[in-house]
Amino acid sequence: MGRGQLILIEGLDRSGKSTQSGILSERLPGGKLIKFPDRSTKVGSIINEYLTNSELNLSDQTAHLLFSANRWELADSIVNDLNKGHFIVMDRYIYSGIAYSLAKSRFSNDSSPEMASIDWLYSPDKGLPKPDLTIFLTLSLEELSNRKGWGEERYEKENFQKSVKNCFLEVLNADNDASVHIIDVNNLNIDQVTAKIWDLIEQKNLNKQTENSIERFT
Ligand code: DGP
Repeated sequence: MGRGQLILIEGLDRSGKSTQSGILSERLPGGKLIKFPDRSTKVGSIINEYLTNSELNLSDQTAHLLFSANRWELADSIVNDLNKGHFIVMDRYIYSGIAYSLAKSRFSNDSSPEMASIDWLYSPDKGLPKPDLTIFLTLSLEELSNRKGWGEERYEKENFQKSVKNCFLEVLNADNDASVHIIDVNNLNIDQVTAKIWDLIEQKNLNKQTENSIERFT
């Protein structure tokens, strides 16, 4: 028996990533949605506290490793569900992990060498299941500035988001990794973005089970 496919939707805050992940997970057979960070786990509850309470001070390295640990908390159940035939859509994953930490180090005056090193930032995620498809929803900086409603959480500041965008594009490796696709969502409504994503899924046969083994990040 084959397994389900693992699909990741990454994107900037306000790119429509969570909406699209939800729609896609309902459209795929036996679809399940996983949102990272998953704030319902033990590690996730510390992350939630970190994001919402500016008085909780954690070193940057600690925060980075917690986000990775949160992905590891779910790794076995992701693999088990795929092997049972479920299709899994993830809203954020390791690229958010690297891009936000890297952007943070570039924004800070006293960043450590670890936080500026993509190698260091990537290493705790090595071994995690690799998505069969990664989609990055991107916006122009102009459109990003126009989208209103930045919240109160730690990372939701406009200039910071611009830096996050550059970091994402740096770490996604879209030119060398055929499983990574960048979709520009400027001036597109929800249905138009949904259609673009679905076209890609069909074109790559990702709405059908596969016999391929699950890859891991190396
Ligand atoms: P969200 O629940 O998707 O709004 O994410 C909460 C915030 O945390 C958001 O500003 C992006 C940031 N974030 C998400 N994943 C990671 C991660 O793995 N590492 C870091 N440093 N930040 C992350």
